[in-house]
Parts: sequence; C-alpha cells; structure tokens
Amino acid sequence: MQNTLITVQDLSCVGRCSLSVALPVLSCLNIQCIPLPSALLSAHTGFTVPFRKPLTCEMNDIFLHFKETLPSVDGVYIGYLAEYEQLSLMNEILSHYDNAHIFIDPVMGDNGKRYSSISERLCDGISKLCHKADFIFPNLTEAALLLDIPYNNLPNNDALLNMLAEKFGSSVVLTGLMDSSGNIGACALHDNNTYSAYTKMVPGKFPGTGDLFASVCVAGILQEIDMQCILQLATEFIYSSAKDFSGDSRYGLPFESKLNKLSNDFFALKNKENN
Ligand code: PXL
Repeated sequence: MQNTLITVQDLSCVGRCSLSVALPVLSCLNIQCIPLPSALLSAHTGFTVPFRKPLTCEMNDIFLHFKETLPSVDGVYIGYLAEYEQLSLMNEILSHYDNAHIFIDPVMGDNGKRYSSISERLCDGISKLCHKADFIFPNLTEAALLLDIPYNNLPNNDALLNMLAEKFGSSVVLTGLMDSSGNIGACALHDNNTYSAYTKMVPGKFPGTGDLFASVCVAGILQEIDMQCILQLATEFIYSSAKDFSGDSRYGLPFESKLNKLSNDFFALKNKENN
C-alpha cells in the first residue's frame, strides 16, 4: 500500500531546499507527495535578497479543493511557513486530517539565529503548532527557540530530547549535531527509546540539508522502518551527497545521483522488516 502525504513548504527555484528536495526524496521512497506551496521564491534566503511571494490566499483556495479531492491522507508534513497568517490554515488542515501522522519541521533558524524572514510572531506560532505534532525535527537553533533557552546555554542532547518531547508531547529528531570527535549527525527520542547516528563531517554550510534529512525520516516513519535504521540511512545519504562536493555550497547538496542507492537501501530495509 502506498502512503499519501501533504507537504507544506516553499518552492525556492534556485538552491536545493524545501519542496525541491522533499518531492524527489519522498517520491523515490514510495510516498505519493502532494505539495501545498507556502511561498514562491526565486532562491532560498541564503543568496542575495530573493523574489519572495507568500501564497497564503492561494493556499486557502487550494485547501478548499483538497477537501473535495483528498478525502484522507496518511501524513501531513509541515516545513517552512512564509507568514504568520498561514498558521490558522495549518491548524485547519491538521484538524481536517485528524487521522494523519503529523510531522513538523519547525523551520525558524540556524547557527544560533532566527532566519530574518521568520518573524518573532511566526516563530511563536510555529512553536504552538508543534504541540499538535507526532514528530518534530528541530536543529539546535530551533530547539533553543522552541524551549526559549539561549542558544549558548543549551543542555546536552539527551536532556534536550527529553525537554522537547515533554513540552510538545511528540517524538523528537534533533538534527545537525556534532559529537565529541567532530562527526555530524542526529539523535531521536521515540517511544521512550533514544537513537543516534553520525557520519564524518564534510566542511561547509549546505542549505536544505535539514529538509533532505527530514524527508527521509518522514518516509521511513510512515513505512514503519526502525528508527535507528532511518537515522543511519538519512545520515549516510547526506554524507554521500556531500563528500565529493566542490563549488558554491549555497546551491545545496548534489543528492540527485544518490537517490537510486537511497531507494535501494530503503527497500532492502523495508523488506527485511516485513519478513
Ligand atoms: O531549508 C530551510 C529553508 C527553507 N526555505 C527557505 C529558506 C530556508 C533556509 O534558509 O530560506 C526559503
């Protein structure tokens, strides 16, 4: 059986992130992915100031038609939201599809700072929305914002996982972590168990990495792959996309040639778990 998922994120034309990475990854992992674009940008915000059009009115009209065309979905995956006014629609969508698994990547900032395009009011609204999630996927900056703790004063990862799980009543995948040997990876708290996976770090700041990571996790969780295997698969996919990179990292990770292996490894795991 194939899972159907609505994903709400921006479509940024240049620089691999958001819908441009979520759609190919989710499709190759056998999810029927229905995009609900939150904004249209000429490029993500890591370049010079992009053309940027929030699609708030259009989203409302699109959702009206979803009510007619999409009686149910298996999941709703919310990423980058473009303005505060989109939150009431997010609440409406989550109430409408009340049997769906809810995944929220609270895209709010990185490197200790809120993104300039995400207002404080939107940040607070995203935090409130996270109370409705089954899974949240913050990086450390977003964890600090969600918990209202200074970024330079964060507790260790296990404590963070517990604080986030307790505050939001959700499972948590914490991304963009560094271990004591300088490896990069993620950890998770799900069903009272903790998990982690790390790979060698490739220097450079690659926008959209969190979106690639969350997309693999969403596909894995919906298809009931073991959480440890999902984290390993996602970290290896990111590492393999980054390791031979040269050029301008603002264009994001060249993951396209790695999709085939990702998909083969994913279905090998799925078959193993089903047998
Ligand atoms: O990957 C996060 C993200 C998504 N969408 C837009 C962004 C960013 C990060 O900078 O600018 C438009």
